[in-house]
Amino acid sequence: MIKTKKRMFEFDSLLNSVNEYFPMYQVLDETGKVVNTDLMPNLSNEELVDLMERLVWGRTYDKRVTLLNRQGQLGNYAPSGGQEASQLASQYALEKGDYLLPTYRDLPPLIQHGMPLKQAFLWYKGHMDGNNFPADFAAMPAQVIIGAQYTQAAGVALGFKKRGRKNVVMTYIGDGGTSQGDFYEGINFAGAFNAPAIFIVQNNLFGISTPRYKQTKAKTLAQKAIAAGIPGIQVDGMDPLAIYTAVKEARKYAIAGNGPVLIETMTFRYGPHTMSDDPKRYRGQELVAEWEKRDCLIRMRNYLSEKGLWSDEKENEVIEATKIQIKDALAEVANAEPQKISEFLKIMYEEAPQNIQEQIKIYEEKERA
Ligand SMILES: Cc1ncc(C[n+]2csc(CCOP(=O)(O)OP(=O)(O)O)c2C)c(N)n1
Repeated sequence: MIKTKKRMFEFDSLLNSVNEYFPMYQVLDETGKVVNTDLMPNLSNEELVDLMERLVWGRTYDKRVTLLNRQGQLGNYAPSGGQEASQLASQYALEKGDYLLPTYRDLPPLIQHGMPLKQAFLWYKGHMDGNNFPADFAAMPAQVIIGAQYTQAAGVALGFKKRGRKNVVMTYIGDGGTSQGDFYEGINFAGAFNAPAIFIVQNNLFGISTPRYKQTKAKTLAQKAIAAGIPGIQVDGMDPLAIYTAVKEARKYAIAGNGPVLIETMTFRYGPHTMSDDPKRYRGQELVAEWEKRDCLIRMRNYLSEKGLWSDEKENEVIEATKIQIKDALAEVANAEPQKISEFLKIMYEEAPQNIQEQIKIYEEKERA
């Protein structure tokens, strides 16, 4: 009889035990019932309503901008519908002076952080003024290079630490972005220097058309934090209250000098990756329907209505006000100065090198003609 040799390491069970260490934190379930009072954030009724208004604003914004894009009024657009809790409840937990580094999908939190709507629309049109922020605005323009914002966030956070500034730096990345080298470098650097950064991974299941399970063998994305020696947690990305609490707590931890935290939000984008792809080619309608049942608006609507703090009428008011806000901003954009290449070149460097100076002259002549 052949003796089967006992395995010296339980590799499979080691791998499978990972999920036990990364449970998904929730405050509200899919119906809006409180399932974990310990994680309930300390928000007044007014603040809860304020947060809901932002979520409704975000959904309306996404629907309108999608429509405007289809009409050819704006450039490319990366839809954010479905990710409102992940984006807007996390931003809501920041304090004045906290620094935000968003991606191309995170224009809504950038706007809530203080960027005028007009500027967001200029950004979609590829106008340089879309990136031209006042020095005191605590944010960087939306990043299109996957992962670049993670290394920048680590650097800004180290700067905050060195200056003794009591603020945090928060940045977003998608599930696909966590396979990028910059992601690991960013969290490792911030961890090594105890820099006050909050790294949000918005796991919306797809990097363009690549499903999360094909992107990485990791059981969770939160566990990637462990390799950098920093805490990582997984939160229900459709639950605004759980996300708010997670960011608030991460903020306290980082500001106390403990270093960064990584938060994986389990979320979903209802629309395509950008307006140039067809999601029906890579995901079924059943999956979309499954996630729609977990929607952040259903949860918050039920939760707040139960407390007598929300109504259909109130929701319609927010929707109508948002539509007017968008219409007004578009009118402002229509009056914006068309951008000149010479202007674009002039703001590239504090002191333009000779070749850029030559190009400026060439374009100024062309623009005069
Ligand atoms: C360095 C780099 N490589 C490739 C691309 C092209 N690209 C744009 S979006 C994207 C997928 C990103 O997916 P994910 O990080 O999951 O973010 P999501 O769009 O789902 O929010 C890729 C590969 C890029 N912008 N930058």
